Amino acid sequence: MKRRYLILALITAAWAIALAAVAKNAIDRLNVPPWGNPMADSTSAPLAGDTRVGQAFVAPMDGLYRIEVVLVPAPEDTDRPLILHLTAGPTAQEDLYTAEFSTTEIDPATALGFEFGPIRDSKGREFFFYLESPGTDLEEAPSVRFSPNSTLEPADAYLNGEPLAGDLAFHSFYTLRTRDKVGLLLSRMTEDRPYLMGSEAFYLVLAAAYVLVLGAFLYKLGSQVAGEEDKDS
Ligand SMILES: [Ca+2]
Repeated sequence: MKRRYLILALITAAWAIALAAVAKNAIDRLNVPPWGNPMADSTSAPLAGDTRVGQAFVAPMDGLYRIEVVLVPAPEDTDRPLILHLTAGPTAQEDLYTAEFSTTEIDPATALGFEFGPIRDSKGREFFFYLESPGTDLEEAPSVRFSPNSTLEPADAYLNGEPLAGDLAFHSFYTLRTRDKVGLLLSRMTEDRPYLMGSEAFYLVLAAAYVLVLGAFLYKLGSQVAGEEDKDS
């Protein structure tokens, strides 16, 4: 009798491990595509003197950790500081993150990327980044790729603190922890579904009911196996 219980326990364990592996694989494969404006048909004002070119946006996801922006190098290859500021909105006083580059790092073929510690609660929050190159003259100034026709929302390009029509050519990147991915999976499953099918609780109850029914089935099977053992002996 003990041996049959053992076999049953092993089958149950193998099934549970297989199910967990399938679930983990589905969750791990979830990732969030970068969000931003790929259009770059125009250029911003030159980043010279006091000029500040920026972009405000509301993060669509948690885990904001990287921003890429496309720049146009200066006509002359001069080495000037290029400073990027990330703040909590166009009127925020303090930087959340500051990075300094050299204008010589600007490559017209590749976006300039900057990374910071993931902002776990970024979803729905407004962010603003702006670039400046103080001390640079007009003729040696780089500029930022920009599209006046971009309709990305909620997002606005800024010039010296004033919003412009259109958006900079930029992308924001998001990284998710397992628990964030589970939340994302549930929200994708419930998106645009009617009634109960649109409720996250419905799927959690469904999963719990599944485990309960399966448990009851295995218990019943176990009892039956044990019963037959008793008859055998
Ligand atoms: Ca916009």
